[in-house]
Amino acid sequence: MLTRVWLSASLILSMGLGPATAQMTVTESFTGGSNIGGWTYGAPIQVIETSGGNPGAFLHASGLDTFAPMPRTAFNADNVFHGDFRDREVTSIGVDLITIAVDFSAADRPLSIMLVSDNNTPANFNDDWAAYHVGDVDVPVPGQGWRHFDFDIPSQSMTLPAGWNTQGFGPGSPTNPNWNDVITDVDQVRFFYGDPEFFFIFQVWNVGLDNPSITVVPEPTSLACLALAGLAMLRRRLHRPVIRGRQKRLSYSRETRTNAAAYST
Ligand SMILES: [Ca+2]
Ligand SMILES: [Ca+2]
Ligand SMILES: [Ca+2]
Repeated sequence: MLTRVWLSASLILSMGLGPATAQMTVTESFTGGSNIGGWTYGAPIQVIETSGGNPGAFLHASGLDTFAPMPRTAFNADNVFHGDFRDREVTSIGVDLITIAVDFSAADRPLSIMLVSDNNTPANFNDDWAAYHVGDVDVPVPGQGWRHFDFDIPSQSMTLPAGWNTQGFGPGSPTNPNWNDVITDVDQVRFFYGDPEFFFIFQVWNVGLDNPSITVVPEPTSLACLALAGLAMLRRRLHRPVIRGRQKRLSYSRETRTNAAAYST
């Protein structure tokens, strides 16, 4: 099923074959109105624009009255941005953001990433919590255009990684949340405009998001399938030059045969 998702038209799939590990990145470009992760700002006005993105289509939210925009995936949905990050060997998550307008200021807000756990009670939001990391790159301010963010996800760490913290969302959230519980069962990926522990004033935001991506180390079998699919695509693209090359070789060998025949007589 995931293979079908990865090969759908609007998703960009890139593979890098390094000497040690193969990595594969799935990127949602929003082309054709696609939104695999169910990404949302929860804004009153929200559309997938067909242009103005980085490039092309992007998720555009306006009239968003909040202390901090929090673009996020559809909670608990079954998609490529969720699940057992350790098993899937997730290595990084990326996103491109633009701030089109804001009432006062978007300055001095490092973008944070939050991996949310439903604490195994999907119907009860009072015990949800997140492991989060405050990045070192600020969200863009109006006029700055698109800005790219990349977060390392230490999915193989057996303890809360250095630079990561946890935050409870309700009175029932665990007092000592376990990193292993969330990294093996991520129910939502959320970006937070700033440090989630800080207080901010409410402002009305006009913002956009493009190219949310997740990079994993795929299993050798799925990598082989994708490599074959990639080869098939490459072969189709190279169809004509390959045929021309073959024809050239064929005519050359025919010529050689003719010459050989001429010499033998
Ligand atoms: Ca796009
Ligand atoms: Ca819950
Ligand atoms: Ca869960």
